[in-house]
Amino acid sequence: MFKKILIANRGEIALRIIRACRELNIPTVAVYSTADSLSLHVKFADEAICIGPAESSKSYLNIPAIMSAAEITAADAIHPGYGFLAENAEFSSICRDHKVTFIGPPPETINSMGDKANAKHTMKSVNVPVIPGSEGILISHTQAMALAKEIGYPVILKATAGGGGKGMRRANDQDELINGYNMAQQEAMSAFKNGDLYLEKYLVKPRHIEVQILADSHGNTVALGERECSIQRRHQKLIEESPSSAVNEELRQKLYAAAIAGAKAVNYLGAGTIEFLLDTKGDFYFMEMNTRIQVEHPVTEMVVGVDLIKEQIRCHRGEKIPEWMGNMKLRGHSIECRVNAENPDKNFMPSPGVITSFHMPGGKGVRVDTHAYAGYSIPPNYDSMIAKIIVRSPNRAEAIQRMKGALDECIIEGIHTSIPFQKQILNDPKFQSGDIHTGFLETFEYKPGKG
Ligand code: MV4
Repeated sequence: MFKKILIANRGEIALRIIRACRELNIPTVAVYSTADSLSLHVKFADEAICIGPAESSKSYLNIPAIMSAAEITAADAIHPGYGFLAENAEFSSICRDHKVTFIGPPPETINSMGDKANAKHTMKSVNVPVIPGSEGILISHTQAMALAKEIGYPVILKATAGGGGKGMRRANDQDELINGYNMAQQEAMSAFKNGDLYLEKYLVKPRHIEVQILADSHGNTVALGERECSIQRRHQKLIEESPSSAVNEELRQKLYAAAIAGAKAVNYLGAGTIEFLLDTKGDFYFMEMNTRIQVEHPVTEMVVGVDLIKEQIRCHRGEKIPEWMGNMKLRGHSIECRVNAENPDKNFMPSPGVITSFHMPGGKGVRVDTHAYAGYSIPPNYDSMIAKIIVRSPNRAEAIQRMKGALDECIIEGIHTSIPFQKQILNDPKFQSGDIHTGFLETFEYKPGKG
């Protein structure tokens, strides 16, 4: 099974998937836009097909062009990576209709987890803890006000079609709730063509902790550690870790049980992530499920020693998850920094253009996932992430130290990057002591110009 895999993506993740396929002896097809003809995924795949112009909507999101490329090359599976079509139910459905394996969930699962109020309901039905709030979507301001009075302010309104922070409004009192209701509804309507909202108790200073799961088609679902993703700026993760300094073995087992119950409730297949919020009391609640391989998967790979993309592909081709993957010890501590082509001194303004010089760090426990090279030109059309620097050390303090050294060794000229910002976070005493939460960067004082 899988004579050839088409990779419906670009950048570092396309390269990452090519490497996994190579080790599994599966030939690959790269697809690319005219802006990416000099990209490494085009060079390293066994075949490459141009699918359209630079604009994403006409290339990496162009379903007919991608299906044609699969047909021409006789690819029998498509790996969507993350972003683009990874959580597009229509694409998953079209692949099924064309008898091409979509390396991701069926459209039904994508839709059911894509509707956040519905996902929450499903998790609650299998006793996964959920944040107190409305049962499903709200029907009126009046209902929202009554509910908020009952559970107590502050509350948060969320778009059921949202996720990742879009279409959210916090309300500290009744006036803010009425206002927020209208704003959030309008925002959700224009962003997702669905204005439905649900309400939750607002948690103060929670941590974002997610559990990596892997499920095969023989009824086995395993949890592979947690990731701490609280260091985010405007819902963009900048630093991720595994394990989380807030999770002890007892809590980990509870998170695992919840994540596995959640995945089983939707009959999950392949690689997925269950996101939780952990409050300051140590209670955790389901937030969202991501039905894809995630950007930050390498920190998990570093501490469990498993190639998640190879295992994901194996699950989709019908293989059994080996027994030993059942309850793995996490070895050491891993940290990832996302290197974005952005200028932290200018409010993280995108910084595309030619990379005139490029040197990446190395040494023990240092991994770099990147598609960039000296002379490469970063197109302005896509995500600004150009590299992921990942380290592993025996413990968190040493991992921070190793990451600082790795970032110091990075030489990237011609463009601006997020590295100076990340160096300052790594030097922050609160970060170093593990005193972090999802609001950490809102109050973090970055000093421009200082590496
Ligand atoms: C919350 C919350 C506090 N209380 N829900 C933001 C992304 C979306 N997936 C959910 N988010 C949040 N939901 C309740 N009831 C705080 C956030 C939140 C957040 C969550 C994870 C990571 C970063 C965040 C940054 C700001 C707010």
